[in-house]
Amino acid sequence: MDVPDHTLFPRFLSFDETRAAWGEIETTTPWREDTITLFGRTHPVPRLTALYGDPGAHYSYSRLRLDPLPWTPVLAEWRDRVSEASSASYNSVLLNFYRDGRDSNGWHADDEAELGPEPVIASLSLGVTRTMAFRRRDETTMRWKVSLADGDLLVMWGNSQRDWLHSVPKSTRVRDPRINLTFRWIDHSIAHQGGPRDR
Ligand SMILES: O=C(O)CCC(=O)C(=O)O
Ligand SMILES: [Mn+2]
Repeated sequence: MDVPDHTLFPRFLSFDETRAAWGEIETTTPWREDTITLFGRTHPVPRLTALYGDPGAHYSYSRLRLDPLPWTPVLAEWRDRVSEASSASYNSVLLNFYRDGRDSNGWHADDEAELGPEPVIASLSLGVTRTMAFRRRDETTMRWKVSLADGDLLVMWGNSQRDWLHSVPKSTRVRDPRINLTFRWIDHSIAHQGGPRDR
């Protein structure tokens, strides 16, 4: 099957671990409710976000700049475990909070110049199961989808950001919240070439 380069670790975190951390992450994270302007029109981002990471690991997408909050103990512990499992290093983690099935993440790739040409992006999911969809950049039909459940770790690598786009579609059936954490390595010494993208 034609799928993006990835490795899935089902139940990477135990139910007890995700349950213990959920309350703290949901209530202590200073969630951002951003708006983006596309083609002159302003829209709310259909989810809440936050960035944690090393000083200097700021991240910009859709003309938004996020400055990292300092690592919390639980995020630093998970970073180290994810790093070990995926044999890669991360200096930041982007949190997305999908309040229910009305929240979503539009088609995009994590292809900002500061992530480098073939980034390893490690995505850890907590809470309700959501579908993540993939399509090839040069096609309009979806090729592959994966259900990401509580505690699952999806590591994307190789061609996954260069040749593919991904999204988390809206779902009328989903009534519960989900938090997704994407661990990334951000390197601002890589010259900036890309422009703003839809998302
Ligand atoms: O929520 C997810 O599973 C994906 C998040 C994502 O693609 C991103 O933040 O770039
Ligand atoms: Mn992404």
